[in-house]
Amino acid sequence: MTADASRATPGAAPSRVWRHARLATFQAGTPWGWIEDGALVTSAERITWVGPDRELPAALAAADETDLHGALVTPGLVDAHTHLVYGGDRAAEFEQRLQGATYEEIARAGGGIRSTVAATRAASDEALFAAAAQRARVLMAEGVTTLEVKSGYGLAEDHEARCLAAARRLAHELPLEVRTTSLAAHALPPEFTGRPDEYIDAACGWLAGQHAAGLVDAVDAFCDTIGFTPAQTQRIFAAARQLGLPVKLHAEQLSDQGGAALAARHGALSCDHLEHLSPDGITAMAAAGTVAVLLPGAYYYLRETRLPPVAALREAGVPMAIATDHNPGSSPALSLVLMLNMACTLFRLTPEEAWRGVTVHAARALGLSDRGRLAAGLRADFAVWDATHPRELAYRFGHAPCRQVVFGGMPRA
Ligand code: DI6
Ligand code: FE
Repeated sequence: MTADASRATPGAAPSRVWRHARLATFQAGTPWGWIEDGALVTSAERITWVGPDRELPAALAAADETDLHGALVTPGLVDAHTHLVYGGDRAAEFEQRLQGATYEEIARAGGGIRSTVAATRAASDEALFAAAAQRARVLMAEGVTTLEVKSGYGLAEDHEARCLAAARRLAHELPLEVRTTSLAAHALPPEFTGRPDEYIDAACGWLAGQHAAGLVDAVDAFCDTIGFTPAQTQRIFAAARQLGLPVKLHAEQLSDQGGAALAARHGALSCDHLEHLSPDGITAMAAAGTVAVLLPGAYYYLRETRLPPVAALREAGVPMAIATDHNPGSSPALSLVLMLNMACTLFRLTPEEAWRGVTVHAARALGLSDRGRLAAGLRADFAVWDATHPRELAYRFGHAPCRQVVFGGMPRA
């Protein structure tokens, strides 16, 4: 069951009017979808009216009203790529890297992802959930209302299921929508050393059970030299598509494996990372309508020097999303607002592109068309900021002045 279904009780949230806001609706056609003095009406969990305050229909103005006195309102933020559920941390590995070891060397020596797998397997269900909930709350405090969470640190049927269940539980216990992604093809677990094809067979076999248990919304893989080959990725995708599950891919992060084109051929919702993306990959993504999810936190933290081909993606009309990639090894970031600044400074996105990347395009990367903009009929998920324009949040860093978050029409406590 999705969080949507559990919360769609008519009348659960009353009708409310939010007046005198600076609205960044991200509706297409105008820069930022900007409305200088705007109003927004919600009923239950939906937005029912958005427009200039002076055009607010008199009948609507009578309902429960809040005057925002010119504060900025944006759609609730969507973090479209996280690995939020795991045990332990990798602070010691951070020190090793500062002493000269590379991320790949550590991974090949059995550290890296594998050390988090050991800590995840050793953690109780409750500990996994509590740690993930604590991280989710940090993201939520900066306006996040929808979060994607991948498995991929269990790497055994039961442990993968435990991680996906912890992710689902987040949406039941917090005012937050969670989309879960099965990422069993993240790394080779130790018990399958030297037998990656057998591991992929096993991982393909787990999907039907995860799907039947309602634990999974999409399927991902890590296609790279320290991950899985395109042929192995292809088998995971075939298993996913057979169950009707959409796919996405960690593609072209450390090398060009042709993963983006492979994913696009499977109608992928998104390809993520993409520092080594080729022109052919871009063409394939554009043709398939696949979103490019750029992850400046991982680029920064691994001190990559090769930039994702932002100008070419822009030129080809590929929608770009921005996410934290929160994970213990390559991006221990818990601020999606900080990623706005990093997307601009490191990747040269415009502030508006970065913002569309954490709202409308991020929603699209999750296959969601009912959020990421402020428009009648969409979910009433939005954030109120102590700012006058969203570019201010991309310009500063280390400061995200989120005053209030409304989730499904209900102000969060
Ligand atoms: N690419 C990444 O950057 C993360 N996973 C992946 O496939 C890193 C995960 C980790 O180091 O724990
Ligand atoms: Fe990732």
